[in-house]
Amino acid sequence: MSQLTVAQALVRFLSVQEVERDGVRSRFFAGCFGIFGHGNVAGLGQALHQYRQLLPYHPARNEQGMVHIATGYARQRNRLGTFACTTSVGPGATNMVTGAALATINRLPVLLLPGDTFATRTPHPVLQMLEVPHDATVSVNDCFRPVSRFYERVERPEQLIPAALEAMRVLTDPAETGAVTLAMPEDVQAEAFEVPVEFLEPRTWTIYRQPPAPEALARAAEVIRNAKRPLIVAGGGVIYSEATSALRAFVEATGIPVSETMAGRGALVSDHPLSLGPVGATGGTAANRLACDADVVIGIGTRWSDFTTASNSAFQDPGVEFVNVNVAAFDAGKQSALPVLADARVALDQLRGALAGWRVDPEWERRATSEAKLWEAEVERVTSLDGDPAGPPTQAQIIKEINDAAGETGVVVCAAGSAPGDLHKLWRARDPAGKGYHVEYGYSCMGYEIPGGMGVKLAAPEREVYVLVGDGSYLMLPGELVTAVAERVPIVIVLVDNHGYASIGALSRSVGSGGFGTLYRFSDNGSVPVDPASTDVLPLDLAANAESLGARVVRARDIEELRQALASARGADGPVVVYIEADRYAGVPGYESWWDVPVAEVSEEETVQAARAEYERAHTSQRQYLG
Ligand SMILES: Cc1ncc(C[n+]2csc(CCOP(=O)(O)OP(=O)(O)O)c2C)c(N)n1
Ligand SMILES: [Mg+2]
Repeated sequence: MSQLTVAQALVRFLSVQEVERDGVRSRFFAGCFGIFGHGNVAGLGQALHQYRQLLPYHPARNEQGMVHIATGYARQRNRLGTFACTTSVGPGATNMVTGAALATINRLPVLLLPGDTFATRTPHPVLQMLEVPHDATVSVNDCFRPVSRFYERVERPEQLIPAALEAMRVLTDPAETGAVTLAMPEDVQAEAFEVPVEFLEPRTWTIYRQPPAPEALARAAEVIRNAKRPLIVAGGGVIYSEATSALRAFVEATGIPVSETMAGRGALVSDHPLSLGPVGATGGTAANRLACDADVVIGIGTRWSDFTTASNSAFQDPGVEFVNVNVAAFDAGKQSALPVLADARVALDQLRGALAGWRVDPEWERRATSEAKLWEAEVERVTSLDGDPAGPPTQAQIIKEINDAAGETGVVVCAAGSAPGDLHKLWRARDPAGKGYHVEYGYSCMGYEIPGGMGVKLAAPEREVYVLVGDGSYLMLPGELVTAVAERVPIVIVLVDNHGYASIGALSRSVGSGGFGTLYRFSDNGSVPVDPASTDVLPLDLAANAESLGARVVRARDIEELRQALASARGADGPVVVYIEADRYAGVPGYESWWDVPVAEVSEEETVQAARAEYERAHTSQRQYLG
């Protein structure tokens, strides 16, 4: 037993947690990010200072941003590591709620340690405290409950022990992982107790690869064997479970083509003959055409978001059946699928064994390989199309440059705006491990890009990291650029300025509202009619803004200058921002797909009436997959 404060015991505990998979062991917490206030400076702040050799501490600029850093890190590490994040009480704590939601939705582990008000309640109400007259146990930290996979408020010192162990169990369980929140009342953090030595000793959390139930595997093999037109939808689970080689072996043995979700993009390298690329609302012709006709769809490690299913319109075969390989029963059960509850790698290897000697109908395989070639040609066409000769380059051209600069080992990071859809369509995935494409599209959270990219680089210092961020996303959370400067994290940030929300502008036009409210412009009070096509823009200089935050900035005026800037950014000792304007209206088209965004049923505006008619027509393709 040793006398430690709760905060000291927690920091010591976190510093010795290890995770093991396939016999490889590594430290689970790379460190702790934080912003101090009265709710954590004396408790956790003191402990982090005392044990700074054991658990490195890094100050952040915005609590949301630091959770994104932890999430980016966790994703790049295939969920085998993360950071802890400590905040004060009140606003610092609730600033993490968005980050928590993002981590949980993307099934990525982060440990959140928001400060909380006094367990003793004696000095209440304290600064920044929410008072709930009818319930003294409620604090703002209750906002974390719906966005956490495990939540505990540590109100007595002894409670730390079961809370910390449970937190680790959830963080390291691939089926349950997400944000874990231990709310830490400020008085309890500083309180001392007798800590059992066992609690402070190194502890290894082994992630076993769950094999499928033999009956489930046999049934899945039977369904696939009887399929005429099977299609794989590869999700993030393939990559997190390090199953990309197993996927490739399965595909080569069976001839079943592969389409990819946002998180699963790159599960099979793009130049593989059976790689159809992106599927769904932001999908390409190859995957979407085969999805339309597939009779058996094998989802592997996917949570079937509306972007993947094109709002449940992608799969049109009347008898289409789903087989879902997933570690989480919740996801395995979706689409009325035959659930195969298992680790992706084990399941793929066993399925390959069970299907030995069987191969897909050669006609279907031929169709897949020829559609894959057509799609590759379309990507080539779109990325080399010149935009307006007098105007800035297109985003498609910018993406091609980043793709070339990234090569086989670089990573592109993105989250919101028009870039994720364009990347999903146009990126040529080259890393066999599937780690070159990091688009956060579970929460698609503006502001994720810079901190997320920083987390990626901290997890994989040997890789070049290219953050693609729009002007709107940049303005949401530019402060984390300062953190990247302070921590000397050499990421390349391509800041694409199209003077507003181009993606939502296009969406607004498609629903008949003419791009209303999506340009950066002087605001009107609603009394003056505004020309939505007007291009007058605010006098912003985002490059100067980035420079003022300490980043090296290169202004690129065209594709040639972008290429040079990307080359010159290599080997920098901190973040480099490459600022480039892009053509706001030269969007990448959709490819035989749809996304359900409800249009006003009645309106005086003709554009809305037309959009509604189109919506009702498209809506008929939506289905309920009832098995
Ligand atoms: C935090 C947050 N708020 C709002 C949205 C809705 N939204 C999605 S994209 C977008 C505009 C993004 O603008 P920008 O980064 O400039 O990219 P662009 O659309 O111009 O490509 C908005 C407002 C979001 N995804 N995240
Ligand atoms: Mg923009």
